[in-house]
Amino acid sequence: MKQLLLDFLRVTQEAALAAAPWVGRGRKHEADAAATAAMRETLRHLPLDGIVVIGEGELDEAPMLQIGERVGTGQGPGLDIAVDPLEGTNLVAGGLANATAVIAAAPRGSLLHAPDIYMEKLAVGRQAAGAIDLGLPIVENMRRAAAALGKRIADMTVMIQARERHRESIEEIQRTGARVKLFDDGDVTYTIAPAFEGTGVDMFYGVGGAPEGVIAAVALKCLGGEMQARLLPANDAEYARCVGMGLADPRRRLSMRELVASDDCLFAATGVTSGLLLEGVKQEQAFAAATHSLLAYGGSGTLHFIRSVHPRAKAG
Ligand code: FBP
Repeated sequence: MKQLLLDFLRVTQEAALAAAPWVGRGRKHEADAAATAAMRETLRHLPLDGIVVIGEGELDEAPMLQIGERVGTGQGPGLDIAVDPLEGTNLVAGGLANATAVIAAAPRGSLLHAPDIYMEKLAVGRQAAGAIDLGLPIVENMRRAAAALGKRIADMTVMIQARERHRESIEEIQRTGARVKLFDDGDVTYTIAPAFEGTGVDMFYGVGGAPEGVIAAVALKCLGGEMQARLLPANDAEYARCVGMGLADPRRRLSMRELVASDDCLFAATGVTSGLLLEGVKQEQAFAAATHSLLAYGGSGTLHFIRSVHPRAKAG
């Protein structure tokens, strides 16, 4: 797996470079399609036998990188792959901060197989790992994380997506005297933010996409943090899809181990637009574009921030 790190880096770089020309042009589907096509084409040549367990749709729903699709040359390790070629499609369309191209991989059978439905997520960085329990109220989790971090609850900052469904949680958090930090879209970056001290974020909480949740869980595994989650099937059809993917009790709380069962996992992300952790794609000279990526491997816990210059690519 470790040997594949740079190959996976290239996958997110190509997706980000392909999405970049669409920044600010109001066309989120075109941006997503460009990123997906580039990611798929790059994956095709990698020396691995991959199955997309989380992707751009299910079976016949999407034309590319759908769940169940095989990627790679077929020669090499058997892997589960989770992809989000463009995380934050609206951000790209609106020319807003924090759009990324992301991918995660782990040995076959070790990533949670889940449909693209909502998931409740709670995440912390290394220092508070082991202190959280999604079965408890958010304020109790804040109290536990604050104790692990050696701070007062009022000094906590909780990242949460700006959505009406989070109104009550936001008010509960604020009633403790703590701060919330709201964001519009792109929750992979913000779920992993507590694992980076410089972000000032202590905890992530909220309901967002399940695919983004599994990808963020891989990143947190690499970074030594913790995430717990719960799938939220909205109706019988979604419930049945979860069961069909092997989840006997789809509404059960999922531990870090159930989200990612192996340390031999990797995470790669490349910025499309600049955000909390990464710079976006930038035109360097007339015919070169620069990318900024994050690459992490669970086996070593080593984290790489990588700036690359791509001579023939154009940033848009
Ligand atoms: P897309 O890139 O697919 O548009 O997802 C953006 C996102 O903000 C995710 O990061 C998040 O998990 C999800 O949307 C939240 O969904 P909703 O927009 O329905 O609240």
